Amino acid sequence: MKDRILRLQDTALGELAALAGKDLDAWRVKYLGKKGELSQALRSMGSLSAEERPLVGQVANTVRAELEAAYAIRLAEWEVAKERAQEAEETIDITLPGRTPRVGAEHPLAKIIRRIEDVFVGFGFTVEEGPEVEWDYYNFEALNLPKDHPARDMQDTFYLSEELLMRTHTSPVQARTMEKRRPEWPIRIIVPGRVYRRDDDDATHSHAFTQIEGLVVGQGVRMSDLKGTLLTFARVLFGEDQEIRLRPSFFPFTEPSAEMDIRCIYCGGAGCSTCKHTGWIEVLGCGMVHPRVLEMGGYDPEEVTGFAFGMGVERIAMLLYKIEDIRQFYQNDLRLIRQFAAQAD
Ligand code: 2NL
Repeated sequence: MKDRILRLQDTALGELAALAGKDLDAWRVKYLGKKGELSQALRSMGSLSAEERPLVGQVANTVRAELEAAYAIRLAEWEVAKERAQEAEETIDITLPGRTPRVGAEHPLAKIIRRIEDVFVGFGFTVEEGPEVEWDYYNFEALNLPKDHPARDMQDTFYLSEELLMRTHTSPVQARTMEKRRPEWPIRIIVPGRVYRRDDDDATHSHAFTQIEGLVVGQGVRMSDLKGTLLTFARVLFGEDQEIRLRPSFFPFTEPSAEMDIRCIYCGGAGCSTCKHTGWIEVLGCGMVHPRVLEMGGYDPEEVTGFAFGMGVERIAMLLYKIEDIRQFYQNDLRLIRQFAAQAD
């Protein structure tokens, strides 16, 4: 009986050494299970004498313990080997050539906005932004454009309701800033953003375009401050010898008002098709803030004065980058964007 158990142990251990995976479990059932070979051997102990029985029982228990220990070790060995094999399979081949990452490029409009912001930030301005969906009050009323004012015709837009519209300029952000900061001054802000007009799209018009406006409010701000600021701006953007001229104009929110022209950057003033043989190119509108606009913003026009200006970003980008159709800015054609990716500012 005892020999039978010891032989069983030899056989079992011999088989176990080469097993892996599901075979391990089958081995456990075969030798250590309730109906396994060891249990069966013990069940036939009834035929043994009283002296032999405890001896054989002891041997059987030792063999069970050894088989269980051997099983645990083999199982652990197999699991480690399995993990190693997986890791070996996952090895990265570092001799493969790398994939060049695709680098994006700044949109030409974004580039121009950043350049213009940088110039004015250098003058001590801060950048402000505001909502594209705007109240009639901030877009028109607060800018001296009461309901039924004829100048509203030029700035017809998309209406969401009687009082809510798509802003026609970024001026409402300035109106909001005055309201928020009053009675504090000086105000020196630059406001970029998308604006909307009821317009038929063609090579030079778009129902949605990008504007940058600026506003300065403070004590003793004069027309010469406007002129000096805008001349310096033109020289940073277009070159240190750039000439400007101011032509009288009209805006409901400024008085006096002017258009600023720059000396044609293509022909130097000799006359070409871009400047329509005038030698000058219009780049922005400006003026001294209308006293009514200051009042609406909560300021006393007897105490402070201000100047403001506004420009179309597309127009400037078209000039600087020689882009001939405004619609090219909105078509997401990577060939356009890539052209200005590597170009130095
Ligand atoms: C243009 C002309 C202009 C302003 C915008 C302005 C804003 C406030 C007060 C007074 Cl809050 N003025 N903005 C002034 C003159 C001209 O824009 O041609 N824009 C594309």
